[in-house]
Amino acid sequence: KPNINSNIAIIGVPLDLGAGTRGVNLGPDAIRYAGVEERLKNIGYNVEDLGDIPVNRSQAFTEPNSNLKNLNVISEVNSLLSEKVFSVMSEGKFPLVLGGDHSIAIGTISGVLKYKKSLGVIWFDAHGDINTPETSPSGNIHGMPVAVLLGLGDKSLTKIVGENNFLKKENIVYIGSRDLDSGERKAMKEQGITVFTMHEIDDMGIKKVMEEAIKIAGDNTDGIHVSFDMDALDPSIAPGTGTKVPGGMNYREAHYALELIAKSEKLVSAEFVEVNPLLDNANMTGKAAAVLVGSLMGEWLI
Ligand code: 5AB
Ligand code: MN
Ligand code: MN
Ligand code: MN
Repeated sequence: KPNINSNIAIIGVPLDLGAGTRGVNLGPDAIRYAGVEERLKNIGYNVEDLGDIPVNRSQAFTEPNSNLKNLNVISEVNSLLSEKVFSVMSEGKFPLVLGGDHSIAIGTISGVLKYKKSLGVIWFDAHGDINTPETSPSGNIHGMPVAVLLGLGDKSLTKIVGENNFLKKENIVYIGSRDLDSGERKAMKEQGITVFTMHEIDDMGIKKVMEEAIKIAGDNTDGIHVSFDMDALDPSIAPGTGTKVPGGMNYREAHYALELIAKSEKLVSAEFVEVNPLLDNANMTGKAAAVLVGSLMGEWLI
């Protein structure tokens, strides 16, 4: 068992209003049914499932701003999530957040940032998720959380993070990128953010990539948060996600990457997002998420 927190609190966030495709709100239960809690208990953790953050769908798709679809509901859910993550960490527990679309990273990470002032983030994703309402080609907020966490974007989202609490660009690392919008490339360059695309994984190998990523996110910070979008994986092993891109990480690359993070003993929080059971094949993607959680939490450090 790694020297990370031994009490884990699971928080489900059944939100799909940040995505363009429906169904990712069913993700938290899909990961639960894949046995994530049992797996963690078998490793030796105390695990408590706190249930789901409430999502009020009655106002869904009634809002006028097409560059920020469902802004009000998404803001509300992320505010609640942020408070929940902060209170879990204040009790000395490790927050494991299950999504839900990736807009929930705003709530998760802002909650962690209230507790750990200096945080490194490793962002596994085919995408950059660093669009603003100005650059977004879709208006879907799951493509914007990194921008919001850096303080860019609509005030009703950035205020959840808080004026003096934004994530530092030098502490973010991307892994698995292979579908970046032109505005996103520009933002990444301007901010000087480290991006390990699939090219770097092919080129350097996942071990080297992770050693550098853990250095960037883990040196000079109070810990590492992992934000894992299931579309970082190749669609052949994770078909149940809404924005699939060919040429993703393979099964062992993903597991080994997370095992190395476990070994670093720097992990303080994590989220697994974008599991959409309506697009899946017999919960293959929900199961992949549950097993990846095991690797991240040190199942193979024996
Ligand atoms: B995900 C796209 N960049 O902004 C956009 O799945 C896709 O959380 C966003 O990574 C994908 O709409 C968001 C084209
Ligand atoms: Mn993605
Ligand atoms: Mn994402
Ligand atoms: Mn997606």
